[in-house]
Amino acid sequence: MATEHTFVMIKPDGVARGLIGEIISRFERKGLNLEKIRRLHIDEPLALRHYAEHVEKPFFPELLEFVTSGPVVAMEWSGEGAVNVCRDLMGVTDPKKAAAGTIRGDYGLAVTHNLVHGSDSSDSAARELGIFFG
Ligand code: D4T
Repeated sequence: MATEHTFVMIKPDGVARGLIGEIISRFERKGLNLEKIRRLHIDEPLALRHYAEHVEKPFFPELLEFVTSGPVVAMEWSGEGAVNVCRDLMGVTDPKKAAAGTIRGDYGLAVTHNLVHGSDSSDSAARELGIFFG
């Protein structure tokens, strides 16, 4: 399998709870390479770009308020099959259903406050890396 690049973001809850190091360690220990990292506060226009596919969803107002509520850590990771490897390390979207041993399974309870975001495909990764590091 080819080397892939993917976008991962530690959301405001992960930063506020002091979990940056813990979350980064999991990706590092898996063998992925941290290519880029940046701490920033997402404003509304940036949130609308990043979450364009969710703007019409009923949960979007809550998601917008949350993701703009505090600083996030945006990262580019690379490695073999990095897109799916990162998603597997994160666990499924709803932390209540995420397996123990995953980031969401170990540290989360609420679907909005689910600690991390990871691109769901190589196309999404290219789009999201362009938004945050372009
Ligand atoms: P992200 O995009 O944050 O990595 O999440 P997922 O890829 O795992 O999940 P998603 O695109 O379906 O959802 C995007 C984002 O919206 C939040 N959300 C989701 C929410 O607040 N309420 C909901 O009911 C759902 C389905 C969580 C992640």
